[in-house]
Formats: sequence, structure tokens, C-alpha cells
Amino acid sequence: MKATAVANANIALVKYWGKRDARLILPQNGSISMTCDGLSTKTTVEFSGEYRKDTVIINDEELQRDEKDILGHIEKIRGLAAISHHAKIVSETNFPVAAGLASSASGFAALTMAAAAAAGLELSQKELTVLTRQGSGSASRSICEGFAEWHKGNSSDGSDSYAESIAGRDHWPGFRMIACIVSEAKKKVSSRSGMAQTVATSPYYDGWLKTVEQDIGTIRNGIKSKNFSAVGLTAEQNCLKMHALMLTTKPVIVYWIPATVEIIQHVLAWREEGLECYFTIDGGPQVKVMCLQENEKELQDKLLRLEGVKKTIACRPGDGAALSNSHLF
Ligand code: 2P0
Repeated sequence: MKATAVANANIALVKYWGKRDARLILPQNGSISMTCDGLSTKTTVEFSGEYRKDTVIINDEELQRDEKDILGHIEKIRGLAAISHHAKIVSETNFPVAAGLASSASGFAALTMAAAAAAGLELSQKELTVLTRQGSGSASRSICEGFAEWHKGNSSDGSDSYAESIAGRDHWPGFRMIACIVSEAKKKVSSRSGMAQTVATSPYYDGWLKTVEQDIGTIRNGIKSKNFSAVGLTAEQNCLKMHALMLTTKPVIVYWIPATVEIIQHVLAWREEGLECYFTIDGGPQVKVMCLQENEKELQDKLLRLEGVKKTIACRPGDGAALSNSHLF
């Protein structure tokens, strides 16, 4: 009863920021993301009668505060499989955790896939995304390869709120997401509590919901037809609309630091000069710059010359989550 899975992080092109059901993790709107090759989490789960309690070890540290209810998610999987053994869970992530690089997405995707396999559940990919979603919403997209769409769904039981790949990893191999690391500090407001505050208090939330479907259509079509300008510009505008929601939340949520704004200003100036690039920012200060492969090197050189940029990681569309035979223990 032991299995290991590897999953990549994903960066949203149309963002998820708000739930209509917090228990089942049902979103207010659909979202679209790119699964990022190389930003991965590997997780081994074993259920055994020998274990006296559940243990979770992430990047060599035993979990002390279960903010995202990892053990609640394991309990749900035990219930589905009708088993009662305790679990040992060991997880390793190869990029900065909790600073807005979607570590919980890759983490919950790898955890769910490994735990479901270790528990003997046989799930379709769609069912796996539904189960993963109940651990962490954006993680449902990390199950899928290339470009993923998480459908909002309408049913109250959440069975139609699932993710699927809308284009495989080799559909658009020249698409690049350059993650610029500007800070490795842990964020002060979690996405989970931040988005709940936004839905409850931002006067702009209705405006967000009114335009998000259109962004989904533009980006889905843009990915299918490889229209970089349409995808980049719409993703950038969608990101700014989400941050406008954060800025109008009470109490206010500001994830940006000076280096975030420095990169925004430069991306806009470089684009003005003819170097096509767009930015997107999530629940943290890091900026991800979208470009095509032919401009990757020039942009990475320019970004690394900025004072606030500590490091860049360029990703292409990556694989969906997969089981592995090499266990972590
Ligand atoms: C996204 N984010 O679409 C957006 C953009 C952050 C900003 O999904 O409560 O960690 O576990 O469902 O998935 C972060 O939210 O929240 C997120 P839960 P999650 O990528």
C-alpha cells in the first residue's frame, strides 16, 4: 500500500479567486493554466498497520501546522477506499514553497495521486481531478498536461467541477513562462483566507464574474490556435483584474513588493519597444513573464539585470501528474 507520484506546478492564465462552496472547494468561476515543466513535487504515501499515527514530512521537515488540511484530505481518501491504516507521507519540492509559485498545486496533485494509488482506488483522470480539487482547488489543474481548464461546474455535489487538458505538452512547445523570484519570504495572507475575504468584501467582485467567461473563451481559443498576443494580453489583463479585487478587499491584500512593480514597468516598456512579452502574478510577489521561445534568452538576460530579480526559472508546457517507481522511502 505504497505509491509515489510526481506533479508539476501550474500558473493560471485565467485565475481562480473565490469559492462558492468552501467545503467541497467549488469555484466561483472556471480557470485555465499552463502546467510548468520542471517545477515539480514528488510525494510517496504509504498506508500501513505498523504506523501508530499519520506523519507528513515536507522537504525534510515534519508538518507542524496543517494549514491546508492535508490530513483531512488523507482521511477522505481512506474513507473512499474503506481503509483505516495510518499513513506516512514524504514530499519533496524543487522550488520555493509558499511564496506564490503554486507549490500547493503540485503538492496536492502529487499527494492525491499517490494516496489514491496507495489506497487501491482506481480512478479515471477526471475523477482524480475532482478528488484533488477537494484538497486544493488549483491543484486539480496540475493533474493535467500542457494547458488545463478547470470547469466551474454547476452541480451542488461538485461532480462536474473537474479539470481537463485542452492542449497537450507538445501542442505549443515554444510557449515560455519565466518565473522571476524576487522574494523567498513566506506570504502573510494565504490564498484560502484571502479569496474568502475578497468574495465577502470586494465591491468589484460582480464585475470580475461578468468578464471572466469571456477571458476563458479568448484564452482557450488562443491556446488552440497558438495566438500568443491574444493569450498573453488577456492573461495579463485577467491577472490585473484579480489584483484589483485583492486591492479592494477588506482588510486589503497587497502581495506586490517594489521588485514586482519594477518588473511590470519593464515588461510594458520592452513590449512598447517591440519585444513581445506579458506578465502574470499570483498570490505572492513573484512575476511570471510569458514569451515565445525565440525571445526567452534575451528576456532572461534583461530580467536578471534588474535589481530586484534574484533568480529566474523558465518553464515550457509540462507533463501532467504521473506515478513513479522510485519511492522517497
Ligand atoms: C490560481 N491562485 O488560479 C490562483 C491565482 C492564487 C492566485 O489558485 O483554497 O491554493 O486550496 O482551493 O488553489 C491559489 O488557491 O486555494 C490559487 P484552495 P489555492 O492559480
